[in-house]
Amino acid sequence: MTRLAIDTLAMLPATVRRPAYTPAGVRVGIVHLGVGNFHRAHQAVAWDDLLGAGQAHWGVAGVSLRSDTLARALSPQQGLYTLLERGPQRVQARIVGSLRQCLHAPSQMADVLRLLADPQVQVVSLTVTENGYQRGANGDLNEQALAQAQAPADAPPSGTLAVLYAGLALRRQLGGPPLTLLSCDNLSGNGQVLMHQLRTFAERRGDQPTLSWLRDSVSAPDTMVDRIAPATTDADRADARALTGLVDAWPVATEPFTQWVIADRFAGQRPALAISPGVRLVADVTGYERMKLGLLNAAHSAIAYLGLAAGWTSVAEAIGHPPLQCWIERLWAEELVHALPASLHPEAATYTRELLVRFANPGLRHLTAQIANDGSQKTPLRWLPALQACRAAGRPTPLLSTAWAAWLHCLREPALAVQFTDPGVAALAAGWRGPADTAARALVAQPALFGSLAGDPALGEGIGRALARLEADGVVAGLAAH
Ligand code: CS2
Repeated sequence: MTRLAIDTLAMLPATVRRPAYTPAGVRVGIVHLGVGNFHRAHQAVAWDDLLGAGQAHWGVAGVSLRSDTLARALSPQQGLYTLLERGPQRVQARIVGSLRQCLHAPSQMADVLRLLADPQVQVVSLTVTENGYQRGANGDLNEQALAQAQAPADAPPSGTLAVLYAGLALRRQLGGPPLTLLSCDNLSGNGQVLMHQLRTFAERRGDQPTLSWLRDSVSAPDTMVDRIAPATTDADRADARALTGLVDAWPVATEPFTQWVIADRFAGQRPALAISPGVRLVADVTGYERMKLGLLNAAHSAIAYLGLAAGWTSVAEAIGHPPLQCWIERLWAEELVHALPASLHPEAATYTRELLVRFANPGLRHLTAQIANDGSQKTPLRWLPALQACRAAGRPTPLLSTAWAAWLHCLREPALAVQFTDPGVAALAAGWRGPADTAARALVAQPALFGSLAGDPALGEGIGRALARLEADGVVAGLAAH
């Protein structure tokens, strides 16, 4: 069977949307670090729209920071891939052509650094997950990043910050033009976090010239990104082949919904991204970001741990159970909403109604085990603001306690813990075995997880009670108890 490639685009059936431009004529204007499914389902599609509007200088060079699997899969396809938009009733295929190069940083470091310094590159975007920002408990560099900042100048950089720093230091030395960094990960104030980490890294290296250049010539606007993009399955490969008639080694499945809100502070050229459906350039992304992290992602993490514990493998399967759906609706309305300013509450009600439909999309197999990864990075961003707000207002938080209990249960139960990874918590989890109340107290003692509420006795008790109930009666009974 024929492989998807530039030469075989002409074989596509008329129903399949394909690049409305000549991919070979595209220039690279964006370097993207962490080129996984989310990037390919989200930002790469917006750049594809821009290329389709005749702006041929916004092609993407995608960089994998660790594995070369994507570069190997997409090279024979010259970077083309199939986007499967899965609605509840039907699936639509589109060929995306914006990914003009795929590089593997560890084996092509010189090329990656050259690209970061290339004057034609105007934007460097990132999807490196919460862990990729290498934050330690104090919000600065973690140990790994500190070690990388102290590595000899001629050692090849590794880790997001070291690679980005090395590329930007070279850009400055070569007199390169200003640059915009677009963090597209689910962190609050993601651009600010990125800039803070980069500056701290440069400081640790004692590189004053790069520090000044970062201040004067680089912007890192905050962004809010939203599109559900599960890991690719064999069923996705089969559907891509059936719909396009071509073999694609690594298609991406996603939902019809997409949203990308960007603070309008570009340091270099400003791409006309707003022509792409779902993209907005705004003065301030804070409201959008709080709503998305505090309602969508917060619910996702709760569904992930309760779902894993109950044996529900996907979000759609989990939300199909009325006790869970009902519990999630209450979690939103009674606890999570309080992390938002009152002015956003009416919008939150509409947003969560839409979320229920998105979560229930039977076309998407979004695994609870996938979302369960890296809870130590995710839960403080997703659950803690609501807990703090409820505490400040004297509101009880039994549902959030159950969410934390479900996470703790998944960490303590070996058969569940093997289904996801979390380097930030692996060492601690062993101390969380034993009676539920002791384990909950040990969890709550962590300032990295609970901030100023760390060690709070009432919180420890609440989570301990929820954990005991969950472990004695199971998830369904535990939810019903609310
Ligand atoms: C999910 C997100 O894996 C996770 O933690 O909550 O990837 C989520 O699907 C996206 O943020 C949706 O925009």
